[in-house]
Amino acid sequence: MKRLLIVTITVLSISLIGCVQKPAATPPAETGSPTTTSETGVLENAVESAVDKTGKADNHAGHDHAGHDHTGHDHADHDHGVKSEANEAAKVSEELAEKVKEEAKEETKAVEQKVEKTYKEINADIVAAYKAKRKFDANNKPKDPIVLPKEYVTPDGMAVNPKTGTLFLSVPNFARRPNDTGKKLFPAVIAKVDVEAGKTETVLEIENIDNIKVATEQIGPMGLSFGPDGNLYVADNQYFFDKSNKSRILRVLMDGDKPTGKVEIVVEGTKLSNAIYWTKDGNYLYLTDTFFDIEEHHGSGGVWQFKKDEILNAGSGENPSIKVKPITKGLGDDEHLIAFHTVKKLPGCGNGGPDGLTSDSDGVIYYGFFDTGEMHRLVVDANGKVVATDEIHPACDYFHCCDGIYYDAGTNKIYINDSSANAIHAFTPPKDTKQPITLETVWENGNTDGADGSLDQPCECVVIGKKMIIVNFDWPFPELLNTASDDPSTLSVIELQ
Ligand SMILES: [Ca+2]
Ligand SMILES: [Ca+2]
Ligand SMILES: [Ca+2]
Repeated sequence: MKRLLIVTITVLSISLIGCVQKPAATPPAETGSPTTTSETGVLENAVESAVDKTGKADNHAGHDHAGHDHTGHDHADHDHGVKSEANEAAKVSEELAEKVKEEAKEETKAVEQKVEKTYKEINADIVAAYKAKRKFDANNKPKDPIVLPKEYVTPDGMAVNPKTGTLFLSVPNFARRPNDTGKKLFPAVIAKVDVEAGKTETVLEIENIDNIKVATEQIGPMGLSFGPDGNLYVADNQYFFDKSNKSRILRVLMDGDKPTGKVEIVVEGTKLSNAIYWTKDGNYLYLTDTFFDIEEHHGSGGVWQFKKDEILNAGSGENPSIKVKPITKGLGDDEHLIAFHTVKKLPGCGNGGPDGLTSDSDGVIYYGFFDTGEMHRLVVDANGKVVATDEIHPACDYFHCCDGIYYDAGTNKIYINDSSANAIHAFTPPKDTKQPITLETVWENGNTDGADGSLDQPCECVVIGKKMIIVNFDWPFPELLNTASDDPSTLSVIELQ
């Protein structure tokens, strides 16, 4: 997502410099008003004031540039008279023109810096508004993190093997490349986590499995989920290497907790494979796709659904993998796509769509958007057909970033990893799927390197007993509190009250 976000910021900067367009204001909230002291009002005021600040920077930029135009023009007006002075005048004129050009360059740089500052101010105001809404119990402070090996710079997904209770971790290692491009410093791996001992062990160097190699020569294992066949299904996100529908679902063949060394390609042609989720009954596999990159939308993405019967043998032996069609319009482009969304354009927010995905004990599917925190609920019937769908959290309301989400049956709660704010939020899924949800915050902290166990860009979590294990992705971009991919790489641990 990082590169697209940078593009978004560049576009925002260009529009500010060119006095063409201001960032869109937040859409009208369903409750509250900007003049009330309601929670919605607080956020709206913050956004309005941020947009107002943007407007000021905007005018300032325009004025400065106009000044330069006059300087050049005035000099030209005086350039006339005696022929013998003409050469000298021309020379002076050239020098002046050069000077003006240099000044203009400096000025542009200064304006760009101002715009950058304004952008940060937008975020600061929005963050302050969120913080005013959220309270949490100090006893939930994460401590005693599981410190990961130095070569696990970007961990991402987790899954517990339902047959053995062992926790597995995916480590795509996207971070710390020069300019975040080119070959990764460390290979992508699948690891086993011993939660009690606080130790990890690489069980598969998935980067170097020959038969799954692609033109990008890199693998991006993100979401993990165990299938009814006991194998580990992996969302392979190729988007950070190649944006042309090269992402996949892979099957790591397992013998209990031990990968056999064989990996198969199950699904091909997704855009950004992110979260993957086998339903508890083992009948369906779901996958979120975060970017479809459809030109007319600020952002777009969706949810894929695959039936057990078609997927369990796909890519195995002589069976071909499932090749999904590119999504260029929306639902109907491919039969496996069951949800399609565009992403609202809001100040301080990027364009990442569906990311975290899970289901509750009744099989209701929940998912949320990375860059706005918009969340949705899907009710599917016994045949996997969507029979009801609704938005349960509007964009940029209680929070504005939904990375991985996880349903814990013990506490009957869905936990949300808010990558942007270094926070974990939660809600109890209502039995009546027409009822709204009530959000709470488990914990949030400021920018950190993670050494003291604090959240350092949380992206996924699981709950084992009363212990919540949280993966810190720690690959920042400008909209997040996290400012640096830094050692140590950690899994945070919260003892739930
Ligand atoms: Ca994710
Ligand atoms: Ca760190
Ligand atoms: Ca960090």
